Amino acid sequence: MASLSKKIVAVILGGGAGSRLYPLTASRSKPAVPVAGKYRLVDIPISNCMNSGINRMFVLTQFNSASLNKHIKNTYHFSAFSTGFVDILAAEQTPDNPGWFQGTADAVRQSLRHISNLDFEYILILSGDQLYQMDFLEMITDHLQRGADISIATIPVHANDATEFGILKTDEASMISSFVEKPKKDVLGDWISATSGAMQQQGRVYLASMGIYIFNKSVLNSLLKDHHPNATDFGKEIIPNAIENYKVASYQYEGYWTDIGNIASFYEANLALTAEIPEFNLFDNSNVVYTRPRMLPPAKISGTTLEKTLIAEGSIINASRLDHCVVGIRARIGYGTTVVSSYIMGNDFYETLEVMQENVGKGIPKIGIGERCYIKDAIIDKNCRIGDDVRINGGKHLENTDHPLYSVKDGIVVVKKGAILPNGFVI
Ligand code: ADQ
Ligand code: ADP
Repeated sequence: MASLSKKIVAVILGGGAGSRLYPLTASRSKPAVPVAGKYRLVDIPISNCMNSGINRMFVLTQFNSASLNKHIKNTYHFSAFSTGFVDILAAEQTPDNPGWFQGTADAVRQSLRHISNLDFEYILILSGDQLYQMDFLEMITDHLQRGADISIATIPVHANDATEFGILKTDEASMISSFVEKPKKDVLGDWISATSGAMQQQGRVYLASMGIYIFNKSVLNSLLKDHHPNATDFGKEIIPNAIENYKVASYQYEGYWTDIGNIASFYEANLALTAEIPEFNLFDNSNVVYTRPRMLPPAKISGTTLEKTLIAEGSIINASRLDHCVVGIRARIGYGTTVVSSYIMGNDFYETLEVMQENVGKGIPKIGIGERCYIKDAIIDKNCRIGDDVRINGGKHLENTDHPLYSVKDGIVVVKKGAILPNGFVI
């Protein structure tokens, strides 16, 4: 097995020009978005690779933010005896290419000249915005056993979700026979598959592409460079074309997997971690989710009623009640405050008592969340200063808006990174 993992290079698609996670991506690249209190989005695919023995990874991103660089540099060290690395490849201007990656296939094509120098046989292409734990060596073993040119990880989904994904059908040997990217509702009837009994009971009868691909090196090269040199997207162009000329296998997966590419799904996936037995298991000896070691003190909590809440290290919590919350590193929440169904990302630094005093004198709230606040259905980005008696009552009654200090998307209030909400502010 060890030698098989050495034949693989992983490419993590770190996000397009898209704004689906705005405002979390207003000042950082998508892979650097904080998730689950102490991780970054990019830690999920990287950890899956490392847990599968794959240790050569490229992260493709539109812009190389300082926070992404710092996180990767400070987290993923490999010893001199290892071939491992995590390299960031940012879109770059070249004489024949004026700007950004035009789509997923274009991103991989433009990066091939850096990747091709390496010795490998298979390329594993991963999305940067999904929450799941998967052993990629099982997938590559299946790929080899079936003599496939390309393998796509697939998962049964419900009709409500099917229009968001690439949907496919397979033959008796689980080879993909047809593929449609994000089909319209009215044609879904043509795309039903015979999924397992358990999946059928949940109404999950459409086989969706998880956007996780294994390509034989030569196949990827000829598809991207020779046959479709202008194609920009895997789901829309490369995959539907490939099934006609290559052996494309479906590797079916039925474990927990969720796309966290927009604010609503990002929020849901974070809050789902507060369940008694979450489907995404952070408490797993054999599937560690790696992140940057920070040497923070233990969380300090006083007088707080806690219900289904995750609290990251370094936090100082004096709130009255936290109910269904994920509270990130170095968070500070003051006396008398109640937070319900929210993700508080925490802070990048501590303020000294003197600085706090000085700021309060100038009318600037302390870093963190003040006293007697009520916060519900919200995401509070890092380094916010929320004063006393602030009320954020998220929910479907709020319209989508973009205010300088916060955005509302699908009823979820996202307070922007570093925003200052003065005492008594109401959303
Ligand atoms: P989507 O998720 O809608 O569908 P896309 O927006 O292309 O596809 O994103 C795939 C991944 O690539 C995401 O992680 C995204 O951030 C990243 N990405 C997008 N454009 C990029 C760019 N220009 N440079 C770098 N990274 C970029 C895809 C497939 C579907 C499949 C779903 C599963 O097309 O068939 O069902 O993924 O989630
Ligand atoms: P983000 O989480 O939004 O991507 P960064 O990773 O860029 O943010 O910032 C995190 C780092 O920045 C922290 O490790 C911290 O050292 C530093 N930092 C940011 N703001 C401050 C500040 N005002 N004072 C001291 N350090 C800061």
